[in-house]
Amino acid sequence: MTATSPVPDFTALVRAFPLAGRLVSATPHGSGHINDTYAVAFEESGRGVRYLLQRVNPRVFADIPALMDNIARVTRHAAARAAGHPDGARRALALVPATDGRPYHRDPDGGWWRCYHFIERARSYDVVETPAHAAAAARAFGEFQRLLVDLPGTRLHETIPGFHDTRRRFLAFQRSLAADAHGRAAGARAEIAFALQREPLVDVLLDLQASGAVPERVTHNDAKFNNVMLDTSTHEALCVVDLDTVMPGLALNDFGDLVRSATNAAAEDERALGRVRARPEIFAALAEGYLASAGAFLTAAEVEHLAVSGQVITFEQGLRFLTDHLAGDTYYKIRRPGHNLERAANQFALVRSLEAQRAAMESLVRRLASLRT
Ligand code: ADP
Ligand code: GN1
Ligand code: MG
Repeated sequence: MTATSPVPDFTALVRAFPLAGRLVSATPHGSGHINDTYAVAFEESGRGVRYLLQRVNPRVFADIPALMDNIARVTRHAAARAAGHPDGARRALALVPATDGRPYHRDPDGGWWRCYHFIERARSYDVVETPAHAAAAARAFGEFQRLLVDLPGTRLHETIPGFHDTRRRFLAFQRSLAADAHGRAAGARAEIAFALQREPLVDVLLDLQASGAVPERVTHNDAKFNNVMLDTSTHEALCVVDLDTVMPGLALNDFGDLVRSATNAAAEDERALGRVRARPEIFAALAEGYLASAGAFLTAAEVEHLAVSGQVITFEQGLRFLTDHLAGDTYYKIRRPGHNLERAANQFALVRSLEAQRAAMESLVRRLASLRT
């Protein structure tokens, strides 16, 4: 829960959604940095049913009705596609609309709540444990992009404008550094120096987009490894979750975020930087899994830049954590003072490791791509 969020009144909240049975428990769930997520358990005639209740973060998302409109459209489309599958209910995130028919409920404090069916016998991981997990997750994000190719209707709302505009992220970093509103710059010299030195990275994907070499698509934009649910016994990827930023974007932003979040041998906030490194076998599994589902629609330029996309998005993420640290920790949830600075240092260490392996990663992608043609 965020520092300023009131404690939820679950008894009242669950009445706002058509949930049958007796409320048994409501417990915080997952390790997301943005929303407040709870698993709520019900019992009806001796049978247990769970739902996922989420309070959407209004400091991060300016127009929650527009965001929920995106999610309602995308989940409807995904459900139609999963309908024929024997395990279809676990293969698409499904909203439970509020009793009044809207896709969200507002509590008396103005909080924005939504409810999803709980995906059972599945879990997400913060750190990849096996190459098979990485391949399954990458395949799932590729399938999700493929699913969205024929999403009916108008362009989706941009829930956070300029979300992966890395140049804009760099400008925000420069502004927070110039202001140094909390006097933290002196304690972040090494990270600031790294950020300034790697500035050329920020335009790599933007230039490809501006020149028309890579197209705009509908993408997930938060393709972090812990946003995919893996079956606890088969380890198959069931579906991707956390759809708040599904909107127009670049396929390379998603793949880059997978590289960032999955190749790291350590957690995103590991302080012992010696443990932070990009694992080549996990990169190989990601590339293989992603090409298996997305290879058919990706352009040659997209495939050619899969390796570098990891560097760009990891750098962007480091910039975002550093900016939030300098600005006083207003965006990401933190669990200790200096947490965002530690995360930034971690991401920058990962950038170095990815840089050192760039040539090898590029030749691996070329090899995999040539096997497919
Ligand atoms: P945040 O935006 O804060 O990251 P998420 O939507 O990613 O929130 O949810 C947090 C975690 O909850 C996810 O990493 C995942 O493990 C779990 N989760 C999300 N949706 C579901 C669901 N429908 N069923 C079961 N677990 C879920
Ligand atoms: C946030 O919500 P979560 O934890 O899945 C963030 C992502 C970052 C990620 C870093 C809306 O993702 O963009 O990459 O933290 N989501 C938003 O771990 O900003
Ligand atoms: Mg998440």
